[in-house]
Amino acid sequence: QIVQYLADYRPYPFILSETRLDFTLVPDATRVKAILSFAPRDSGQSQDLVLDGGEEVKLISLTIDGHEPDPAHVTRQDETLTIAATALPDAPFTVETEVEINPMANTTFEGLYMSGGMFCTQCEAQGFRHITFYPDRPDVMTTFRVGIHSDQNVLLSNGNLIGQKECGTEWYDPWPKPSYLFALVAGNLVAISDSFTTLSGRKVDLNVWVRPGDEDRADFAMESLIRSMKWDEEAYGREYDLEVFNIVAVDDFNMGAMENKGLNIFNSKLVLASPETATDGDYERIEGVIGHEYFHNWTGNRITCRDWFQLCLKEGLTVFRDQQFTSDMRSAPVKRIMDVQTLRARQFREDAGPLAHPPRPDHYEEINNFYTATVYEKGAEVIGMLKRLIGDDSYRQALDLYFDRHDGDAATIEDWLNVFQDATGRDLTQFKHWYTDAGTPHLNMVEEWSETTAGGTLTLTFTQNTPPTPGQPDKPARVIPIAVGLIGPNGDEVLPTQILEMTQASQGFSFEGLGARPVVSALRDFSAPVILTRNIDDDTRAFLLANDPNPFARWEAGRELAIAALVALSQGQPGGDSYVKAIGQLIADDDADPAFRALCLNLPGDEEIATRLSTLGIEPDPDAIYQARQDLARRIAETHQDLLARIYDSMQVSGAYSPDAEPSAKRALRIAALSLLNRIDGGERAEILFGTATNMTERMAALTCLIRRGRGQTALQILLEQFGDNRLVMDKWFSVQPMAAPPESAVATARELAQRSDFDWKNPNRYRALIGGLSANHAAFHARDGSGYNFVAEWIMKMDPVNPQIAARMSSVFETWPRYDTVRRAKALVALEQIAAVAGLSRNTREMVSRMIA
Ligand code: B3K
Ligand code: ZN
Repeated sequence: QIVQYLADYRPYPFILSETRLDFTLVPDATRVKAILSFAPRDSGQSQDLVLDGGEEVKLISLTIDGHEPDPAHVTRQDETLTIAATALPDAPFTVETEVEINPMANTTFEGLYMSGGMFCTQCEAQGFRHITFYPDRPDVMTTFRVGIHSDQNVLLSNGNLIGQKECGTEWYDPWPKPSYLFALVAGNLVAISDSFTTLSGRKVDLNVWVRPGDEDRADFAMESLIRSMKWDEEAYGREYDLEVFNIVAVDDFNMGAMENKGLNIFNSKLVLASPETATDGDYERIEGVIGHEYFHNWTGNRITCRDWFQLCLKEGLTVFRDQQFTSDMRSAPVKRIMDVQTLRARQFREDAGPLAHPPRPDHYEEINNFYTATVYEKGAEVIGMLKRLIGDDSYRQALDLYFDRHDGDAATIEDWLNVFQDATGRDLTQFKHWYTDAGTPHLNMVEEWSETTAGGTLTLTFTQNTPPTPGQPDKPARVIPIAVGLIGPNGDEVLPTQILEMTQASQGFSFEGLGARPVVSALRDFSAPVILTRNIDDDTRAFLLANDPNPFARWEAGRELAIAALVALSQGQPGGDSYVKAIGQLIADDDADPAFRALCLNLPGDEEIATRLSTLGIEPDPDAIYQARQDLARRIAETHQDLLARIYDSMQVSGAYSPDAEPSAKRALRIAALSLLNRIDGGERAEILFGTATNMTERMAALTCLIRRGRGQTALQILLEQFGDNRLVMDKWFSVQPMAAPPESAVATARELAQRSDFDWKNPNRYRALIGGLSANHAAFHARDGSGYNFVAEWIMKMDPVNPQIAARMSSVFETWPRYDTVRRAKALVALEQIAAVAGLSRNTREMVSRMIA
């Protein structure tokens, strides 16, 4: 069966009470013995035992309760091994298998594979079936006892270490878990170690394992882990539950990191950092992802998902938790603004195109294609809305009930919503549409003002409408929490933030007894993931940018001014005066948070402008957008030259580097000023900064500016000489070139880079750096001659047989193709059809491409 449906869910007919595994690790011939203790779920059920197992898994032996079954009762077909019911007792029984696998030949980085000479695993979502035969589904949970034999010096698995001999260790994980949380690592590794004492006084050993030579770049990861453990105790009352917590950094990893129980495995770029090699952004991401994986211990591991349709149960909640963590560690408004930027750039874009799906999809072909911005980021937004609707205290009570009621369960979105219903007495039937319906609601606001002797009344009428998405033509009205505040003409707030709860397709809310007509600050903190439209002029936006006490709404007002200007300019109309003026006032305000000022100063990217144009029903022209953005940036630089120069000089941070929020904020503002000044100083400041900066944040910023000015060669050469053997720095080196190159030369640059011997394309980070770097250059990827599409398509086809997950993920850069002009659409379609025509294309990429050309 190709398509999997939520409606087809059935519990597994057997209970698995224990899993014992024994690994003898050999790069090209690893042996795995498994002892699985089953019992029928219902007596007298007479069901076949179906185990999952990849076609490449070589079965060496199989016994049931110690006896070899009659071969006629055992069937291997596709990715399963079936033992007929007749061969099974109607009582508990043990299945013992031995298999052989070849980790060295595994280029998919799923299952057991090798990276830089070490063995490691990635099992989510369905990688465990490439290690041995097993009921590889999240609702089958049990304890694991794991023996590892290998000549590598560090041998790790989940849980606690219970035995250690020469060439072998034994691990026991007392917490029942599904196979996707299994992990094993064997390598010549070194640790930086520390410990943490939990709320109830238990001491936990903490290790971050890295390759020898990398240990001086792992301290920040360790500090982040300790901060995460403490935060989860304080914010959610959640304690860690094993004697040890291990983190391992690996170079070849398909995604960011993985929350395996007690043994998190990380892409090395999310562990290793030093001021000379990592940027402020890298540090912030490391802290956030270390937190994210750690928080999964409760939201994902102790309470897991019943099936993969429920993925957002753990991912949406864990993203929400890591966002809260970062807000608490750094600046809450800045974090909110950055999260909304990401949401709009990735999720709104997904929701508006052929790959749109609800946070809880009801069918899929390949689950790995559903680790998306919708499941993660929108999944988190939905929880933010719930919290806003019920308030902070009720949220905490609901979460306590969730942990209490479902600890040890494989749960569903229905379970989650029931917890909130029971904790608050609220009916969440309508709210559930946020989980089951795709698409971003469009919300329009109309203001009406009337005055009587008793005072003025303001009525806000909201109308919602969600455009159709694949398979979902009609959308019922949703519950939308709309945070609103009112600001008087003198700039004082006359009504602090209120949450209006919209439940109808069209609904009015009135505010009476007002003195003078106020200005409405709507959708504060981005209280719902919707596209808000309203009839508002530039002066009112500038007023909000200057006066709104809600930092998000202030930023949003500035953003709207900028987008309006760019939309006009890209269509050859005049625009931008209000924005240029308003932004000058804002950045001159030395009392405002530098991070906030930096965010306001950064212009929306080409992609964001294209998205806005297409929301307005206009075909975006990538070249015109690029030009409009260049022109506006240049005007800002010319108008505010002195102010920007003053900011650039005064935001210099002296003393030892620290990745904390405050110095990072100053650097961010300084860099924002630099990138504008760079347009009129010929690259002079960037040149000096590149030569003098001692941290990677400023060096990368300077390098980007130099490439934009067409004078990056010397700096690129210097970086290559200095860091040629540092993979993570070289990834930056590979990505910045196609990304910052002028659109007309970017594809040629990318093609040249792809020829280099150090373009180790099978490494996911390196591949994403170059191919993803080019596709992030909007005008280059969407070049009218199709050269950008062709380059990316070639590399998707090349990657597909090697690593289908990475190829399929890359293919989503095409998801916006239907919104462009006929010439571009035709070229994109040819590229997609070429991919679709490849014989033996993976299920992963096939599903993505066919959804995009459907
Ligand atoms: N749960 C993993 C993602 C697994 C992706 C599988 N294709 C990391 C995370 O979300 O924390
Ligand atoms: Zn996660």
